Amino acid sequence: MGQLVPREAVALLGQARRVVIFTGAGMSAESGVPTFRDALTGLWQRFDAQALATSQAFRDDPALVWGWYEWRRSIVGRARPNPGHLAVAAIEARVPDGALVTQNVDDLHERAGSPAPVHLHGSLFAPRCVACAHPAPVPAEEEPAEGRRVPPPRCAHCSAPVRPGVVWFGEALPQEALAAAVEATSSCDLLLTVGTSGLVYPAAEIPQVAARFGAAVIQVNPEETPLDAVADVNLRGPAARVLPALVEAVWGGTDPA
Ligand code: BJW
Ligand code: ZN
Repeated sequence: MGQLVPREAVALLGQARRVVIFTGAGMSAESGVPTFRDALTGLWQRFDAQALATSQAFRDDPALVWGWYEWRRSIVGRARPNPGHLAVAAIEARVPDGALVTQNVDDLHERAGSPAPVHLHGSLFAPRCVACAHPAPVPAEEEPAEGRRVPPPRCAHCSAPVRPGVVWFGEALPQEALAAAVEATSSCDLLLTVGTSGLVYPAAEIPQVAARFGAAVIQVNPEETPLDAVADVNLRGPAARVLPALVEAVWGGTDPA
């Protein structure tokens, strides 16, 4: 554990009063949810995630894109929060103030007990009409159907196709979520960035904003990322091991405070 958590990280978290935790797909990797850049495994391998996560792809081939999201939703439905998610909820319960900002479209933070994660990129569980934006019911869960095209349901109000409630490339982030994230970030004294490649904007600016406003930045990631440059401490390892070790080192465990 000493190796996983240097003293500097323990001191920063132990003394922080306002902590923002900023998470990406690596947070859920050890729950068995592929990261965004690994999301096209198996039968999906011949596609490009960055091309599929666009409104153009949905217009061109709605059944292909809807099928990809249904497959991913079924994986998330079967996944369980990992010790990293539990550690995040434990940190939130222990620090005086803060926020959890996630780029993830899964619901594993909520299921781990985090009270109000801010979802910058939407959710797999909030489908809506592509035309009138009316919320649509989440379809009943089926067996994961890798590589299967699934025609999207139709809107009950206007019959247009229903789309996943996520933020695709070229789309604006939900205004309220982005404002809440920036507001929390610009007044925190510690930002913990976990499991993100730091490649996708404007979300990748969050750790940079924190640093610009004088907060310390701790990064948890097994790999180097562009965020290494803004991080005061880089904890190289999987979130499901590093975060529980960090909580243990600061407070002696992840049991409810
Ligand atoms: C582990 C681990 C373990 C593994 N433990 N870690 C400025 C500069 C350049 C480009 C742009 C710019 N501003 C905007 C753009 C364009 C674009 C963009 O950023 N492009 C870049 C690719 C260059 N951005 C946009 O288009 C955004 N919209 C926008 O700017 O709109 C402008 C506008 C304004 C007003 C009106 C209209 C428009 C929207 C971006 C939306 C991104 N959406 C996605 C898809 C969501 C749905 C889905 O999931 O399908 O969100 S893309 C994808 O990337 C997803 C993720 O949330 C996001 C970030 O990915 P993340 O989480 O970092 O995952 P990975 O896979 O990249 O990395 C995983 C990491 O985990 C790795 O580092 C591993 O090492 C690590 N890891 N195991 C810890 N066990
Ligand atoms: Zn509609």
